[in-house]
Amino acid sequence: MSLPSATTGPATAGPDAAGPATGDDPAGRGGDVHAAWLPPEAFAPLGSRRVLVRGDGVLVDTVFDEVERACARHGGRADRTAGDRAVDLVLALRDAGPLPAAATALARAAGADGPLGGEGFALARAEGVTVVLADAPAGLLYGLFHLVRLGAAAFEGDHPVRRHAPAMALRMLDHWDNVDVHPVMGQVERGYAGGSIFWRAGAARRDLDRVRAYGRLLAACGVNAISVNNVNVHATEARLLTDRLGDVAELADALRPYGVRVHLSVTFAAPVVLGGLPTADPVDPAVRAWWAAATRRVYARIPDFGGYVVKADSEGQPGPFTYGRDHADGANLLAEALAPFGGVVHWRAFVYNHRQDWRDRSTDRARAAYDHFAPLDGRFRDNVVVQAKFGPIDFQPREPVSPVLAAMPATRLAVEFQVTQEYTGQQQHVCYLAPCWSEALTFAPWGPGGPTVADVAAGSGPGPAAGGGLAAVANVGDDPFWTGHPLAQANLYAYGRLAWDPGLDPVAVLDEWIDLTFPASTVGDPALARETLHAVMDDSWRTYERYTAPLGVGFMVSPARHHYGPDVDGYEYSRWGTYHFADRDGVGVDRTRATGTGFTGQYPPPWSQVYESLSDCPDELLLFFHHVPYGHVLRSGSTVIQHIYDTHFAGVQQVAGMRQRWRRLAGVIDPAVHARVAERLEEQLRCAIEWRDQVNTYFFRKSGVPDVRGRTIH
Ligand code: GCW
Repeated sequence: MSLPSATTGPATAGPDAAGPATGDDPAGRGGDVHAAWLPPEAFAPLGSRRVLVRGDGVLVDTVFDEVERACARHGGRADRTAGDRAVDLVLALRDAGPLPAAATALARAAGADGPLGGEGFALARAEGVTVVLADAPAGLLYGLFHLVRLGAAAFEGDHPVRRHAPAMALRMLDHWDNVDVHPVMGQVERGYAGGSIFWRAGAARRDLDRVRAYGRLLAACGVNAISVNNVNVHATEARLLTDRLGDVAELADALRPYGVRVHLSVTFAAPVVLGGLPTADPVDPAVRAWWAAATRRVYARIPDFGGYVVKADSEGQPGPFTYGRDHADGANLLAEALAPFGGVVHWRAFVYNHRQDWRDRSTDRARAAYDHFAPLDGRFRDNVVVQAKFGPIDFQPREPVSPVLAAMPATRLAVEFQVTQEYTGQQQHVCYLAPCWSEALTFAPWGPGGPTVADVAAGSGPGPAAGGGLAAVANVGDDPFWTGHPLAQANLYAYGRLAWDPGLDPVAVLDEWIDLTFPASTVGDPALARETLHAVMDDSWRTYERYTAPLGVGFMVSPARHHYGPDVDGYEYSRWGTYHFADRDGVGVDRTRATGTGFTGQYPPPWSQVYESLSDCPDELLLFFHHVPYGHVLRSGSTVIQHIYDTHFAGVQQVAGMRQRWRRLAGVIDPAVHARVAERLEEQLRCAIEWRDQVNTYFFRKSGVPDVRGRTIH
């Protein structure tokens, strides 16, 4: 959602007291930037071995470079040619020729079950030799980082052959980075980690060391695609497609060695604003020819270019509606241009009326994506990915899964998450989002036991369409910790890991991240560090939910502070379609078929019935689907009003507990990380108290119902 006026600057963190520990450049690149989940110590088990890397190609060279650097540091030995020398670890492409005797049998066994795929690998260990085998270079790269994750365990005992492959072929991050500094949104729209790592004040930054270090982190968590500019495409950014394509090519060159393909957000009006044509009508032959030629030039420069991302007819961006065409016409136009080169267009389903009249009770923003897109199912070309936000509104801390994801069986669908914490504390608050994403990915739209949202995104849903994978808005910037809040690094890491394997347990993913980011050899008391990080992070999303908008009603955020902090009525009388309808009797949005907007009817059974029913609707989504009196008794047994009071008091208490626990890590972990997190926990506590007091007071004044426990409500 954009802001009503250009009078306020972008919400950015204040000056930061603490930077990361410096003096150690983990990959021989990146300068004084925090190593995130790839500190040199994480490579110690691998780097102290005798390693053979076999195969050719840019990505195999990357693998060898990584191994060589680790060995130089930790006393191991890296070879690229098989000889008679003993080895502890073999990383090999399957067609790379003979392997040392010890590895040959394992390699045969590892490959016995057929191809490993373009990104898959197999790992096994016997008789003191660990073998990682892949069919394609990208698989070897992912195998290498898997070894790093395993640490010492990769070199202990025997490991039966285990094959690994990503669930999703497309695992993408969308940067909302502007080339020019936007007067309202700044360098990075909804960016909370400083400037862009790609662009600064109208120009490419050309800090390719930083970009390479980023690509390396992405490869190590499994991300394989990024778009390099904001979906709101302004004048300068539009030109990345044409005369500024060289800037994009440079980024593609820097990211290629890590298996990360570059995509570009383009404006639908490009034929007009860049090509001088009188129209961008998708059926106009001159428009089609313009896109074909522009796309041909892109591929001439960037042969492995990924494709286009488009936000059309949304929040002021141009689109096919201008010409009386629909979104299939629009998306297919770009898909046609990309098809000869194997590119895809990510076409966003975030289309709604952003100039609504709050008095109009018949328009329901939650319905919009389905109403626009579901009727188009079957009309999109194979290389169109319709990209839908995971919830029907806009990245709120709690939303039901978007019904679009169950309504387009003949369309490639991608699920979009927001790693950048626009509505979840803006990287001032600890909010580990993997549990939220995991809930969405494992949700079964056709009922328990049926296909899940992850299946739909992976292409194994009930319909014939291939998967569109996952996409997510990135949370990094030029901040020395990458993400402003050091613990927000875990969100980026977890996003990649869930895109690779959506079945992973968020707590286990956090454990991986802790092991890598805080290697035991660098931490005073590893057990205390692990325990504290889990205590602070595991439940932090639900904690955030507790002290902000209750029971799935959403928003209540401050428009003036760019969606940071409370303002219960901040959007109530606005044009954005995000209302809670609180009055003296009750609160919530009636989206039932019986008496409301009918949104519940967009779900297949059983959810269409579950959400429709006041008694069956899950508590956490009650106010998303129903308008209820304050005395309504939840499934939990509490009344709505008492639930609001209880969760807001509890949420603040939990943040106070997090702050308390964090203090015990002083002197235990990297002091710079400790200081930065400590400073932000102070702000989180201040802000949580503000949320608690404003929300509780608001509902006390509206309802007149006192807290049964007699706590202070102002
Ligand atoms: O959540 C809203 C944001 C906008 C963003 C929009 C979108 C890039 O407030 O800043 O615009 O979503 O997803 O397009």
